[in-house]
Amino acid sequence: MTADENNAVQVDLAGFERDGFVIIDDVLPPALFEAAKQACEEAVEKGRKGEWPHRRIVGKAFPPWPAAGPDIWGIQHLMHPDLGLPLFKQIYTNPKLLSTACAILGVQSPESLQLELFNLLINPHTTPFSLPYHRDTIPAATPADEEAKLLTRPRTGTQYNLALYDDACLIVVPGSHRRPKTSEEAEALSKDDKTPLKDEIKVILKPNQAVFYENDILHRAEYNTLQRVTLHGSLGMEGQVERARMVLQHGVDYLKSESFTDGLDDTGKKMWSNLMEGYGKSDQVAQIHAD
Ligand SMILES: O=C(O)CCC(=O)C(=O)O
Repeated sequence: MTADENNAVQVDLAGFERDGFVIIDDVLPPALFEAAKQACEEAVEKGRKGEWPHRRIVGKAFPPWPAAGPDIWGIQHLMHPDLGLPLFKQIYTNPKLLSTACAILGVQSPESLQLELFNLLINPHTTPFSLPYHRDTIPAATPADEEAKLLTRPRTGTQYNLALYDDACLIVVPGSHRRPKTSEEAEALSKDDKTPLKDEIKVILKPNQAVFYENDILHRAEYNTLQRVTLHGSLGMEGQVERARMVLQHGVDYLKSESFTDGLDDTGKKMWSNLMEGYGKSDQVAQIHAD
């Protein structure tokens, strides 16, 4: 991957289509990368102390999360004004992240993107945890013919994990974003939804590498207590009502206030208004996973 002076990124789109994910190197410029580590340290400390209430709680894989639990595996809503860390708006709108999303989504300009979620995935302190195999927008029990149909929907968004330290938590089945579960996979997962699947791989990220991946690829994750500090963002194409529905399952009312745009650059402001357009057209708040 190379980047020219305008931050345009050459993304291996053929690899992305084939595998359902692609790795991008050297995402943040060095000074921003260091500042990101500092901001994440503050966010993690607030989350661990319970001073920040929006956390992914160990024991529960999907939102909504309870107020408390044995440990945490994520910090939610990094751009929330009450967290007091406006640097996360600058990171979320980083030109290399946005131009990678543009390449994947086939849109000309970041101003055609929709601002979505920005969270942090971290290691639990004391309590190892793991996520079951899932597709983000298709419930596990969906019959294969329906699953096949849903997987042909046009791509309207993308998501990434940007590692600030070494990360080997995410496990994916390459190519599974384009096909329903095989009968062997369905049978194995019906007995144990964390069972190793044929051809699964661990996505290994070095600091400042990001993996962009299809959110409906078959994926799971394993969290031990080794340090993990990985930014987890999603971006949509403007005007996507279905994606507004997915964003809304995370309870992001703070995004609706005009004051949210303080500290965003012009591109970020446009991306925010694109999201508001989608909200305006969606009255559904859905919980996709039963858990
Ligand atoms: O921890 C990860 O890398 C994956 C998280 C995930 O699968 C999810 O949030 O749906």
